[in-house]
Amino acid sequence: MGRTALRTLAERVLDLNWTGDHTVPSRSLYPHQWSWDSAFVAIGLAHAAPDRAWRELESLFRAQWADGRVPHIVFNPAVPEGDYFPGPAFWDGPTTGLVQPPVHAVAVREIFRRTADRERLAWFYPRLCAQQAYLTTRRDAAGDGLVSIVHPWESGLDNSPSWDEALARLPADPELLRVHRRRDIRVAAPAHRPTDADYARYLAIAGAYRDRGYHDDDLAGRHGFVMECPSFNALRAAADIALAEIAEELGLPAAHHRERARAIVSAMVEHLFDPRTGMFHARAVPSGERAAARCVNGLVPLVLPGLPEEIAASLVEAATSPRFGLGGALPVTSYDRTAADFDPVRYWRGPIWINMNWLLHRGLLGHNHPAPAALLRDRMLDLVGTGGCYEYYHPVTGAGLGAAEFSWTAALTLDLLE
Ligand code: 9YW
Repeated sequence: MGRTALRTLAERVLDLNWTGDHTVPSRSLYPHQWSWDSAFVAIGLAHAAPDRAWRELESLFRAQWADGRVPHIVFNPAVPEGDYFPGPAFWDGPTTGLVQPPVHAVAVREIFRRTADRERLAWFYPRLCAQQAYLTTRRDAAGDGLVSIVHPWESGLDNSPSWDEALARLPADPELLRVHRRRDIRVAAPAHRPTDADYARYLAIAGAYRDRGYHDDDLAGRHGFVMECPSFNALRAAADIALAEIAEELGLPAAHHRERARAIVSAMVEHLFDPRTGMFHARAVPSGERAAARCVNGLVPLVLPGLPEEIAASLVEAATSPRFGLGGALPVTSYDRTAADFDPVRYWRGPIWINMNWLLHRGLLGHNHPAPAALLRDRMLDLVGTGGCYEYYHPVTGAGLGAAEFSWTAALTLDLLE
């Protein structure tokens, strides 16, 4: 498909999924508003429909909690409870109490670059600071300067092998799935989705957090799943860099943002980088054990401009190895292709995701690797141009998998086409 046709296709997908004040990730699978999806969508809309890009994030931030957290899903009250599980009845409120990676400050900076709307920038700045403050003060469960996630869903990489060891220590109560029926496997192929055992654990962890009123006190002592995720923390540092630029634009002090970004990067290098694998790994709290699996979240810290150059070089090397295939016929996989349990169709355990590759593309550009960045961009555009805007893609055939007409794939395609 030619580039003009691709742009038209991507814009059509975003139009189709626009509800009037936000964009659903997919009409069939995800009928509400997801936090990091909205940030990626806004980055694409900044090119095609900048006013809608602002509105996308404004609607999300209107649902921000008083403690600063930006919820991972904002439920649309007009959508019947049966259309998504677990919906508002499970979470006991109009939003979930979980969060997702904070890509929003980067998105706001991108929209501002294209609109120069200082009034809207000023509306967002304190809200984005409150989001960062929540993560910094309430979610540093290990006290080491890194944010912990309290559920695999918070990483955005639900069933990534990064969480296998931690989840295996928790019981998978099949009773939970008898009480709550999964909807996802009625609208998508079960082999492409997390397993029932995964879901039973997801519900148990979410239910435990909900039953404590979504409090973050003593997470390390009281909560069953507490993990430091490398991509979540990298995106949080990237948010501070974006916030520094936003603050400067507004004539406000910016040094504290840059300082915190530096501190996050050094804590990540100290605690999450493994020189033996040459990449970052998730880490359990309080045990401090690093997950053995090599997953794409361990490459995403390449987005950080402040990463020491030898670490950036080792990430590029790991990404280029046969484990991830950067520079090959297709973009980078979500999991190590050579791992015994690599699964080409199961969600975050093998398939190719455009948002992860878009982040790597930015990282390659930021660390001065223009040729592999250009190749990766072409591979992404070829994949979407051939298969359409799918949720994820088969790592051998390139076939589209999961939801068709998926919003962030369309949005990031628009950004890559610029
Ligand atoms: C779910 C919406 C979300 C994404 C996540 C992805 C998936 C499943 O879909 O989560 O039911 O929340 O893993 O990153 O935000 O696209």
